[in-house]
Amino acid sequence: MKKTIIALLLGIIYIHMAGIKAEPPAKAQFKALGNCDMCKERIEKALDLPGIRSAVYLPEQQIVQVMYSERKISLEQIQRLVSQAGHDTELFRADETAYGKLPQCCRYREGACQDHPEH
Ligand SMILES: [Cu+2]
Repeated sequence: MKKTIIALLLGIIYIHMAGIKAEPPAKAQFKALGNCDMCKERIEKALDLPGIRSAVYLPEQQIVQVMYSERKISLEQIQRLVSQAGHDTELFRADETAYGKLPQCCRYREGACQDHPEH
Protein backbone atom coordinates (compact mmCIF):
# COMPACT_ATOMS: atom_id res chain seq x y z
CA MET A 1 0.00 0.00 0.00
CA LYS A 2 2.77 2.40 0.98
CA LYS A 3 4.63 1.53 -2.20
CA THR A 4 1.59 2.33 -4.30
CA ILE A 5 1.24 5.73 -2.68
CA ILE A 6 4.92 6.51 -3.20
CA ALA A 7 4.73 5.40 -6.82
CA LEU A 8 1.67 7.57 -7.30
CA LEU A 9 3.37 10.58 -5.74
CA LEU A 10 6.47 10.10 -7.86
CA GLY A 11 4.24 9.87 -10.90
CA ILE A 12 2.53 13.13 -10.04
CA ILE A 13 5.85 14.87 -9.42
CA TYR A 14 7.21 13.54 -12.70
CA ILE A 15 4.20 14.76 -14.68
CA HIS A 16 4.43 18.12 -12.94
CA MET A 17 8.11 18.54 -13.84
CA ALA A 18 7.51 17.46 -17.41
CA GLY A 19 4.84 20.15 -17.60
CA ILE A 20 7.31 22.82 -16.49
CA LYS A 21 9.88 21.67 -19.02
CA ALA A 22 7.38 21.63 -21.83
CA GLU A 23 6.20 25.16 -21.19
CA PRO A 24 7.44 27.30 -24.07
CA PRO A 25 8.95 30.59 -22.92
CA ALA A 26 7.13 33.80 -23.82
CA LYS A 27 9.01 36.17 -26.08
CA ALA A 28 8.68 39.92 -25.94
CA GLN A 29 10.53 43.12 -26.60
CA PHE A 30 10.05 46.62 -25.26
CA LYS A 31 11.68 50.01 -25.45
CA ALA A 32 14.11 51.03 -22.72
CA LEU A 33 16.28 54.14 -22.76
CA GLY A 34 20.02 53.78 -22.42
CA ASN A 35 23.27 54.79 -24.08
CA CYS A 36 26.03 52.30 -24.03
CA ASP A 37 27.47 48.92 -23.16
CA MET A 38 27.42 49.79 -19.47
CA CYS A 39 23.67 50.29 -19.75
CA LYS A 40 23.48 46.95 -21.53
CA GLU A 41 25.32 45.24 -18.69
CA ARG A 42 23.20 46.95 -16.03
CA ILE A 43 19.88 46.09 -17.69
CA GLU A 44 20.85 42.50 -18.42
CA LYS A 45 22.13 42.02 -14.87
CA ALA A 46 18.86 43.40 -13.46
CA LEU A 47 17.03 40.74 -15.46
CA ASP A 48 19.30 37.86 -14.49
CA LEU A 49 16.59 36.15 -12.44
CA PRO A 50 14.77 32.85 -12.19
CA GLY A 51 11.84 32.95 -14.59
CA ILE A 52 13.77 34.98 -17.15
CA ARG A 53 15.32 32.65 -19.69
CA SER A 54 17.28 35.32 -21.53
CA ALA A 55 17.49 39.09 -21.68
CA VAL A 56 19.38 41.08 -24.27
CA TYR A 57 19.60 44.86 -24.48
CA LEU A 58 20.37 46.48 -27.81
CA PRO A 59 21.66 49.99 -27.03
CA GLU A 60 21.57 51.19 -30.65
CA GLN A 61 17.89 50.32 -30.95
CA GLN A 62 17.08 50.96 -27.27
CA ILE A 63 15.23 47.68 -27.10
CA VAL A 64 15.17 44.88 -24.54
CA GLN A 65 14.45 41.41 -25.89
CA VAL A 66 13.33 38.88 -23.29
CA MET A 67 12.36 35.25 -23.10
CA TYR A 68 10.60 34.41 -19.87
CA SER A 69 8.18 32.13 -18.09
CA GLU A 70 4.76 33.77 -17.83
CA ARG A 71 4.02 31.64 -14.81
CA LYS A 72 6.89 33.16 -12.88
CA ILE A 73 7.04 36.76 -14.01
CA SER A 74 5.02 39.21 -16.09
CA LEU A 75 6.24 41.61 -18.73
CA GLU A 76 5.11 44.43 -16.48
CA GLN A 77 7.31 43.13 -13.64
CA ILE A 78 10.23 42.82 -16.05
CA GLN A 79 9.81 46.43 -17.17
CA ARG A 80 9.60 47.52 -13.55
CA LEU A 81 12.94 45.84 -12.80
CA VAL A 82 14.53 47.75 -15.67
CA SER A 83 13.07 51.04 -14.40
CA GLN A 84 14.35 50.26 -10.89
CA ALA A 85 17.83 49.86 -12.38
CA GLY A 86 17.56 53.44 -13.66
CA HIS A 87 16.21 53.11 -17.19
CA ASP A 88 12.92 54.45 -18.59
CA THR A 89 10.77 51.81 -20.23
CA GLU A 90 7.52 51.90 -22.18
CA LEU A 91 5.51 51.42 -19.00
CA PHE A 92 7.58 52.97 -16.24
CA ARG A 93 9.69 56.04 -15.71
CA ALA A 94 13.05 55.20 -14.17
CA ASP A 95 13.45 55.38 -10.42
CA GLU A 96 14.95 58.84 -9.73
CA THR A 97 17.43 57.58 -7.13
CA ALA A 98 18.66 54.86 -9.46
CA TYR A 99 18.92 57.34 -12.33
CA GLY A 100 20.94 59.68 -10.10
CA LYS A 101 23.44 56.91 -9.44
CA LEU A 102 24.12 56.26 -13.12
CA PRO A 103 27.55 57.23 -14.37
CA GLN A 104 27.60 60.40 -16.49
CA CYS A 105 27.90 58.38 -19.66
CA CYS A 106 24.65 56.53 -19.04
CA ARG A 107 22.47 59.60 -18.36
CA TYR A 108 20.35 59.33 -21.45
CA ARG A 109 18.10 62.23 -20.42
CA GLU A 110 20.94 64.72 -20.56
CA GLY A 111 22.00 63.55 -23.98
CA ALA A 112 25.46 63.02 -22.56
CA CYS A 113 28.02 60.95 -24.29
CA GLN A 114 26.46 59.98 -27.58
CA ASP A 115 29.72 58.50 -28.72
CA HIS A 116 31.85 57.14 -25.96
CA PRO A 117 35.14 55.65 -27.08
CA GLU A 118 36.00 54.68 -23.50
CA HIS A 119 33.38 51.89 -23.52
CU1 LIG B 1 25.55 53.43 -20.24
